[in-house]
Amino acid sequence: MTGRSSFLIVANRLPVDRTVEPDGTASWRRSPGGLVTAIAPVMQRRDGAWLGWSGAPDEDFKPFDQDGMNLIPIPLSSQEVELYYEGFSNATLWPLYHDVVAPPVFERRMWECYREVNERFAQAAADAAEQGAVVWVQDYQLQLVPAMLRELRPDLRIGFFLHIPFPPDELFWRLPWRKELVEGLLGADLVGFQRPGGAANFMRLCRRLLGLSYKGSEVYSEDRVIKAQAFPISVDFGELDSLVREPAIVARAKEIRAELGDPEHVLLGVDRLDYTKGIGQRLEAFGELLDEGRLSPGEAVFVQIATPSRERVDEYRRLRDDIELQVGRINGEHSTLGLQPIQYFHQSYGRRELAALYLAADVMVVTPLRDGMNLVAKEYVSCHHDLRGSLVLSEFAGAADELRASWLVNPYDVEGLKRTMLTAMRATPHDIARRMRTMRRRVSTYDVDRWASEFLTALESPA
Ligand code: GDG
Repeated sequence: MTGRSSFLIVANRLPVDRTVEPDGTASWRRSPGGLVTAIAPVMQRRDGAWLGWSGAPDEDFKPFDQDGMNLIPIPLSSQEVELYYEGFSNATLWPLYHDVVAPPVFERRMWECYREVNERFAQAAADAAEQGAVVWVQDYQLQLVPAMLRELRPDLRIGFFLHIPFPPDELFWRLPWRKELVEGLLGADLVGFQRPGGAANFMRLCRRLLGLSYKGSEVYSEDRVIKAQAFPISVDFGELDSLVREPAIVARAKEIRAELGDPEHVLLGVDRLDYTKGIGQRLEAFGELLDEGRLSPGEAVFVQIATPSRERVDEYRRLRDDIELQVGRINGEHSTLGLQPIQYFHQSYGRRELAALYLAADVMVVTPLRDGMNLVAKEYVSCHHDLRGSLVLSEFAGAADELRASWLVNPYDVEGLKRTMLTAMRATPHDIARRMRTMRRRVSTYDVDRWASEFLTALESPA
């Protein structure tokens, strides 16, 4: 069985990005992200392989090695990108699983393509896995893979982790392909969720849809036991904690504040430009505080980084227009020469600049309408060994379960949001430090390594 691996990650994307230099030479660069950091050591130890799409449509690359990981590219045509990725994954499942904050699209050809692409991933995993290997399938784009893979390779130990929320059954019920999707997940030995509520929703659905019984964290199918449990994902606390202690990052954070005009309060939002993130709600609250004179323009600056995302999906194009109109209006009304209360960036930043921004910010505003976890909240906490910095956090982010010491808000309640933002800005250093210390204790002990190892231990222990 040479060339096969005993540990496989199967994800929509490979953990690398292809970059092409002006002279035409192409190379792969490891994409930043907690998942890769957490899994890379396991991969290196176990001779692992990672299967996923390269991000380039209509390209078929050969498997290659990078940083001790064996990477196996799965090709996608432009049409598949449109139907499977932008379509069924991001225009059907994404909004449906996020409380239908945007209307989901139900189109048969998108579903058919999703099934075909899932089949390709399952076949590739079956070909790459050694006898008895552990296979860990990631996220909503690949929910059919566990059952397809089990059919091809019953000898494997299969885990699945859902990074986004799993919805209550009255929402899931709308899916014309609800049964196939649940049966797909039940092909796994362990199905992991961000929150206990997601696991409970899934188990109730197994009973209602398929008549299966469950107890504790076990679902009983005809001949197998499937475990469904919460494993809240986390960040690489140690890496961020040491990054923000580097003199260059400390200096950059100071410089950022100076460039912003040294306001009393720097507020920060960092999100993919996504309608689930509640960017409009937080800007509305900030704008009203300025309108009402409860904040003066020189007193506070709101830095909003909105990383470009899914730009070919209609709903995302509309969102970008809405947010940019809103920023323009607020700045139009409240700017003075050389001073804009909202600094908006539709750009992505390097990891180091992001760390400096986290360090520079007095108040981190994280207000998703629904979010599986939200790593930004945990990254902010990891960057504040100085115990300065307040986190305003939505009750609807998975991170709210662990970060109870933040200032929790309901992002739909604009008045509440305004009040909480002001309270967080005006809290005493003692209160801020006490909250930050509590949150750091949690994130430093339950970091991304712990998340990966708890999942894998549960997957490999007999049911
Ligand atoms: C999904 C779930 C769950 C953002 N802008 C830049 C940048 N980022 C990084 C952040 C953070 C990540 O992207 C975003 O993670 P989130 O968790 O906040 O959100 P999603 O992208 O929606 O992630 C979510 C997550 O999966 C993991 O399970 O928590 O609920 O929706 O790490 O720092 N990174 C860089 N430049 C940027 O401009 N380098």
